[in-house]
Order: sequence, then structure tokens, then C-alpha cells
Amino acid sequence: MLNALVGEKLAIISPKPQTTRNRIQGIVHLPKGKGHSGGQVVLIDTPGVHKPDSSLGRKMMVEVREALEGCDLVLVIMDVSHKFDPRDQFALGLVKQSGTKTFLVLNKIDLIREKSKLLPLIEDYRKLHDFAEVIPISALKRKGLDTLLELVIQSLPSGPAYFPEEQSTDQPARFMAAEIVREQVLLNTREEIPYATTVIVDNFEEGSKLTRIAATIYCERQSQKGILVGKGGQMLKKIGTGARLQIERMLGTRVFLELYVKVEPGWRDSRAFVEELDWRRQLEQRMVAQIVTPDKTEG
Ligand SMILES: Nc1nc2c(ncn2[C@@H]2O[C@H](COP(=O)(O)OP(=O)(O)OP(=O)(O)O)[C@@H](O)[C@H]2O)c(=O)[nH]1
Ligand SMILES: [Mg+2]
Repeated sequence: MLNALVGEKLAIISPKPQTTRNRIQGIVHLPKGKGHSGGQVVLIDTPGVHKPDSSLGRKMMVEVREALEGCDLVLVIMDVSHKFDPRDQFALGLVKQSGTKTFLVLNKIDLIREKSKLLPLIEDYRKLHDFAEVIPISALKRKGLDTLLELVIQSLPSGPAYFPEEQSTDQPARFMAAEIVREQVLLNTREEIPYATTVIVDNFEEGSKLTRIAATIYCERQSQKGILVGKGGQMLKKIGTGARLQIERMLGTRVFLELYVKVEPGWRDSRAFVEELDWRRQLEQRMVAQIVTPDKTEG
């Protein structure tokens, strides 16, 4: 939904739950037009609300709470093709606690064959919470998005623009590249591997024609490393090619992507390691490093 509203691929997507691990902002710029004074909507995409069982999970829930602080409106997105379950109740509890105005966005209406079932479903959802609006959409088929955006705009206070018009996200390309590699891991591996992997970009040198990137895929066990590398390096090659093509599209340059795989036993339960993954923190550390040693101008 974030990608469809912004009109760019900012958030990686996979069929596996807990794909998103960090919050990122996506900016929708609204041009001045008839009856419209223009403006911008800053959407914050968060990890999915869940009960965490690792340091990583706890950090993901911190990301959710930080996003809830100070926002003007909450959009709770539910999948209409799934039955409401106790985990959804847990998510609603968080929203109720925040006391912020909330819309319920019912996504994936393209999966409902009998459209007559939609209205009674909306009525059922309305019983769960005092939603200001319930809006059915299909992010995939781009249905209902204009209505959603219109209702969102009406709910926002006016104020100064936060971002220049050419900016669509707060997440720098370096970290987007790590996410794109992780998306390829999610799409090409199964079972525990998608959850046991993370990606850190070690080097990012952007040139006008060529961008050189080196990144490390971390996993938790030697056996996982074996699968990630694959026979004769085939899997790593597949992940690398898929990621490279997407990063090239994003940057508009050729990309030379070097990938490494390392085992870091139990990283998901290491608070220190999980903190290191936070791109905002990495960005801060890089800025400090540049001030201390300004000749180290890499990426
Ligand atoms: N049919 C259908 N599938 C959709 C639609 N929107 C998203 N999907 C699919 O739903 C799955 C999950 O999408 P994500 O964008 O990863 O979902 P998310 O809510 O961000 O989930 P997490 O990041 O894991 O918390 C993917 O397989 C998408 O292709 C839609 O409107 N219709
Ligand atoms: Mg996501």
C-alpha cells in the first residue's frame, strides 16, 4: 500500500510475515490543482504488530511504538482474505492505547469473489473498534487508493512541508540496497532462513555511471550459509543478480554488487547486534566517523 500510494517501490514485499523490520517514511506529494491547495502526506510503514520472542522482535515492536508517537492518524491494515484472530485484537489494543484517530484499511479486496460479502464484513469490523473510517482497497490492483488518500488528507492538520518535492523517503539508498538484497533472500529461501538472515551494506560508492556495493548476508548457522551460497555458489548468484537489477533500476546507474555470507550464531537474540542493524543508528555513526576522519569519504 505504501509503495502504491507513493508510486515507487520503497518497502520490500514478500509473502512471509514479518518482512518489514524497520520503520520507513514514504512521502506522497500532492500537486496544486483545481480545488486542491497541494500538500504532502508522510506515511510511516512499520513492522507488523506481533508478540516478540527475540531481541529482533522486541526492536521491531519499538519501531511500531515510535511510529505511533506523534502521528496524526493511524491506518490499521488488515487482510480481508484472512479471518480476524486474537493477534489482530492485540494490534487493535495498541492502537486503542495510543488514543490516536484510526482508520481501518481492508486490503486485498481483489481476493473476494462475491462483492456482496464486503458490506457485512465491514459491519463486522466496525464492531471491533470505533474506527473513524473503514476503507476497502486493493493495493495490488490499485483500487480504493484515491478515496483512502482523500480521507487521509481531510484528517491531517495543515503545516509546513517536511520534505522537498524530489524526496520520496527518509531511507537512504545505501540501506534500501540492503533491503533489496534481503528481499531476494526472502523470495528465494524457505523455512527458517528468511527469519534467520539480515543484510548489512559494508561499502557503497555511488558514481555517475557505476555504483560499487559490497554487502554481507548474516545467518545463524553453517547449514544456512550452505543453502545461501548454494551448489557452486548458484544461490548467491541468483540472489545477487535479482538484487543488482533492482538496485540498478533504483539508482539509474550500473551496479557492481559483491555479496558475502557470514555466520553470526544467535544474532537475533543479541541486543547489541540488533541495534547495529538499525539504519538510523548506522547513519549517525557514519556521520560521526566523517567528522572525526573527514578524508574517509566512502559512500
Ligand atoms: N491479492 C493481493 N495481495 C496483496 C495485496 N497487497 C499485498 N499483497 C500481498 O501480500 C503479501 C504481503 O505483503 P507485504 O507488503 O510484505 O505485507 P506487510 O503488511 O508489509 O507485511 P510485513 O512487512 O511482513 O509486516 C505479499 O505477498 C503481497 O504481494 C493486494 O491488494 N491483493
Ligand atoms: Mg512490510
